[in-house]
Amino acid sequence: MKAAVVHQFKQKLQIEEVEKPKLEYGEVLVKIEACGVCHTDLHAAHGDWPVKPKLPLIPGHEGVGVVVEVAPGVKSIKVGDRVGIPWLYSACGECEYCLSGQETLCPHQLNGGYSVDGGYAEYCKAPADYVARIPDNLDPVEVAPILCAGVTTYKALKVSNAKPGDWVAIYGIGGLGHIALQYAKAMGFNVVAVDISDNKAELATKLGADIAINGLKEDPVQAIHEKVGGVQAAISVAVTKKAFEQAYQSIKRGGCLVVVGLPHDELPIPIFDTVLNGITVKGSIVGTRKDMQEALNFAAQGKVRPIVEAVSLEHINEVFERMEKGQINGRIVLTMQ
Ligand code: 8ID
Ligand code: ZN
Repeated sequence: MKAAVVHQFKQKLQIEEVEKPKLEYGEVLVKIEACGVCHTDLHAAHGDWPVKPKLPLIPGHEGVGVVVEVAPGVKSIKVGDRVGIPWLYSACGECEYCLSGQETLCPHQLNGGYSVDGGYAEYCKAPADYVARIPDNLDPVEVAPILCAGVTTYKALKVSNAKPGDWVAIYGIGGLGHIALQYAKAMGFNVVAVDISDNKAELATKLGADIAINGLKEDPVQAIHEKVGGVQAAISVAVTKKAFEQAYQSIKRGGCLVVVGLPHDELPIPIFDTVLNGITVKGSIVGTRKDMQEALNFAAQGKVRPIVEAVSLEHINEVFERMEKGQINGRIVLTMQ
């Protein structure tokens, strides 16, 4: 089968023929139709993070396709079902986190397109218990970004503990952020969107942001405090430290910063302000299988709709270049034809 493979960090991916995955007990084989390109895949290809991915690696954790084969032991999924293969590729099912519905914290988890091969390929296999069922009315290309960008930002908004009517700021209107702001609106929040170009600010306004700020032209912290008195929650899905610092400073007393973006950096938190203002700082990693169902339901009901550009697998290196330069509006989704 054809796949895009990382052989060495910071080198171009190779488009090559590799062996089709062989199923083990409990697994399904998926013929991939579409796979979204997450900035995490770029971090993986660059070896950016303290925990490195396997090499060689087939990236991709927003793969959507149709099941073409099921191994013994698979009960819930059948050939012909459309499923998605997410970042949470599998978990142990037995640790304190799995037992308490927090399987995204399982220390024994495997991650699609990172510790195991993912969806930048014609076929990908996965344990049936961890694939996401795709609602019938959704197009594979349009739904792919929900598998990571969608569930991750939906979960981040949930754990922020903001309530309908509260102001929420989204820092970074990229693949994750442009979907975050749609969930935020659908969940009843008022939304300030911040990015660093006019294009992204325009996109945010088009998608329903109440206030959109180009942080290069206007100080977002000052604007947020002047216009809305600070936000109850700020979600940072940008890839620069500055955005996290500004997100923290945008929060009002009693509010919450949810840390989602993953630049390899430190976030210095001022102790005095955090204590006296009763600020919460939370990390949030993708979402559980239940969060995934909920996130997909929003999409199935038309409340959230990723902006996608379909590009064939062969063009992955150009896609990564555009991502590095911040030149993508919405999400690019690879197609396998
Ligand atoms: O579960 C998780 N925590 C999770 C899941 C998925 C992705 C975390 N991530 C991480 C990725 O690894 C990556 O570090 O979230 C980050 C964002 O992923 P993405 O949305 O896929 O990246 P993107 O499409 O490149 O969007 C990034 C946006 O940030 C903006 C850029 O202009 C772009 O639109 N941005 C930057 I870079 N600096 C900014 C700043 N100072 C900024 N926006 C506002 N202020
Ligand atoms: Zn992702």
